[in-house]
Amino acid sequence: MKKAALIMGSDSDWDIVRPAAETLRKYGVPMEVHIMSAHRTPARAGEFARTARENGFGVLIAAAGKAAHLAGALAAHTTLPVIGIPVCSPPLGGVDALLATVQMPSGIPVATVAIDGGKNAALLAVQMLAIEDVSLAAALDREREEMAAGVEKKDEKLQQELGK
Ligand code: RP5
Repeated sequence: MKKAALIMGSDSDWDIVRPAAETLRKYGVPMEVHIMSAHRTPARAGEFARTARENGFGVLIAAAGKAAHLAGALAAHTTLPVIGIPVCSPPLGGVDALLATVQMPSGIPVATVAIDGGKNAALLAVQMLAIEDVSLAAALDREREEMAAGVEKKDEKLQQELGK
């Protein structure tokens, strides 16, 4: 299976990135997790993206806050899919990072998830890798079934509480 790269702009992003790492681990996706910055370590970030395909990666996830150029900067150096996680930080609450991540110029896409959407970023990466991996696709199907069953159970409980 191809690896997923989980890159964050700062160690202060780890709380948001951790659920992504846990989700990738749950699905048995091999991963590397690194701190790299579009602004503080631009050469290292560019080199990582440039060599990602030959190093066995299938997808890159990038989390950054404030003027969040990390996902876009990585995407500039690879044609692997790049998923961006805008990270919430003061004083603008993550809207700054959301706009910086999502508003990519035509030609260099970044698949942007919600502010602090670490889990969904990982699930999207798993779905991409599952295109070529039937057992991963089956695991995703099972998870969806469990999720649906959980919602139905909550609805039953609610109906009981309402006396119906
Ligand atoms: C961004 O600036 C990082 O991704 C982080 O979200 C934010 C603040 O970084 P620190 O000042 O906490 O290192 O580059």
